[in-house]
Amino acid sequence: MDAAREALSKLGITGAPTAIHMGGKSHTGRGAMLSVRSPIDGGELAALAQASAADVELAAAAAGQAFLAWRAVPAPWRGELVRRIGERLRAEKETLAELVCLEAGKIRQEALGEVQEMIDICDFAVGLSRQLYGLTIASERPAHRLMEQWHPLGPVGVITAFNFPVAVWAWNAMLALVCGDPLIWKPSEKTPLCAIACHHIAQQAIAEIPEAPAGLLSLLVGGAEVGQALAAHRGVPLVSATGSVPMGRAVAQTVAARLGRSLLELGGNNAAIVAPSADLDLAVRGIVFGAVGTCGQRCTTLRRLIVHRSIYDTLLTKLEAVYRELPIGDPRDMHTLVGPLIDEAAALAMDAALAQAREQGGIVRQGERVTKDVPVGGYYVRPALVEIAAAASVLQQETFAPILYLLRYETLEQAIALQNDVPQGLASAIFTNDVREAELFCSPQGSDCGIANVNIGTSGAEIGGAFGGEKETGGGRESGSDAWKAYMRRATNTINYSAELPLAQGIEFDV
Ligand code: UN1
Repeated sequence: MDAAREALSKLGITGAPTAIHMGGKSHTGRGAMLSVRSPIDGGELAALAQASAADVELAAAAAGQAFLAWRAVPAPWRGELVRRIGERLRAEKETLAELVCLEAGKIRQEALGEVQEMIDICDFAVGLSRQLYGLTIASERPAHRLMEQWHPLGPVGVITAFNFPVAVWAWNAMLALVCGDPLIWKPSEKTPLCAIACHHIAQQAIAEIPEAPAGLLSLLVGGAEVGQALAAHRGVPLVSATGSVPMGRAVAQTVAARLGRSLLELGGNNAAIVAPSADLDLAVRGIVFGAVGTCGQRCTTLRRLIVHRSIYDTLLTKLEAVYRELPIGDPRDMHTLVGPLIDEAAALAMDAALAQAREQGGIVRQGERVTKDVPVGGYYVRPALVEIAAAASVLQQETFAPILYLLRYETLEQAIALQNDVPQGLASAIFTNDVREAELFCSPQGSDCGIANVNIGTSGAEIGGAFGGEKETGGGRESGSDAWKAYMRRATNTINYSAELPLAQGIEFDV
């Protein structure tokens, strides 16, 4: 599609896109050819020869070299690099959003929102570059000072998914950069052009900062073996991976085998509880954005709705009416709210989950393939509402498609138990105007997820909070709050400024 080439050339990327970017240079890969297709109509956006596992070795060497220089640059000056990247992202917001739309199929509003998320994390990281605080701790010994410092960790491997092709890299990259760490990025094979565009924008800012070494940022477009090689590499102390549970498990096991550090942000199976006191019109808006936004392909997508039996029928009727009118189609069209699924495999997975739900006694409403008034060659679906019993096993799995299962509940304790009764633990929400219910939901006896919201859907988190979840979601936290600590190493320093050598714990050891 010419639009992708045009967007790339607006960013200053001319010529055929290549798979390997390291040391400030770009090279063609020697791996298998990758045909990059738009989910909008299946049209080929680009074709490129992929990087292979051997390229990880070179990127890790370059990153290792870069680390020696970058760790010595004062953190606020590292922040200056991120500030400049943020400025460039502001200037290129529209163009980058267009690429996200073409390559990931996001509607314009969501694509712009994703780029805004990058800009926001840049701002956050710039401020953070002056706030990498350690504690001073009261020492038990006279004339001793006990304190901690946070030091750069080393090269960070980042594996990202197709559904947030630019923001998740930015969450990792901007924190890593201010923390003093180089980065090696393996993006999804489905969205390499977004990655090439981000890398290019960041490289332009790097070129303006003489202290920024050439090997600071690397990008390798390649398959699972590239991710595995990153996970296995001893020169990469932290591997941050976003994607499916099986992918995360493979990465985590490989990283653990060398006792490295992994930061995982894996599947979600997110639920919202709708209590009798809820403002139903507000709830409907939150539910629909959460369930059908990004065509059900966010890790925070709302997948289960647990509704009090007294309002169940009313809410279902309202949702059905909204679902029937959802504008589905070309994500470039300003009126579209639901764009395409990423590919045929996603559509087949949706069909399979709906078939399973029917077999398990579910009543499936809508959820059909849409072929009218949509671009030919893409996979468009009407989001589905599925009434189902709480015991149905299909509820335990995350299907990356817009399927919302509806369950009834009697007591809030029962609703919370249902909400928690899945292997994943990313995002959750309650719609209620009852402060006791809201607080119970957010309490230790409430939601077991990393994200628990009140009167907001499950998706669309701000960058200021730590983002991630428990159980099979992997336990990692990215983005805001103190997530930066994962990208640094903590050194505890005890400094004796006396002429004595008192031992801790009062131990006597006279020599
Ligand atoms: C993801 O789907 O991997 O909270 C990230 C949200 C977005 C990030 C989602 N800010 O929905």
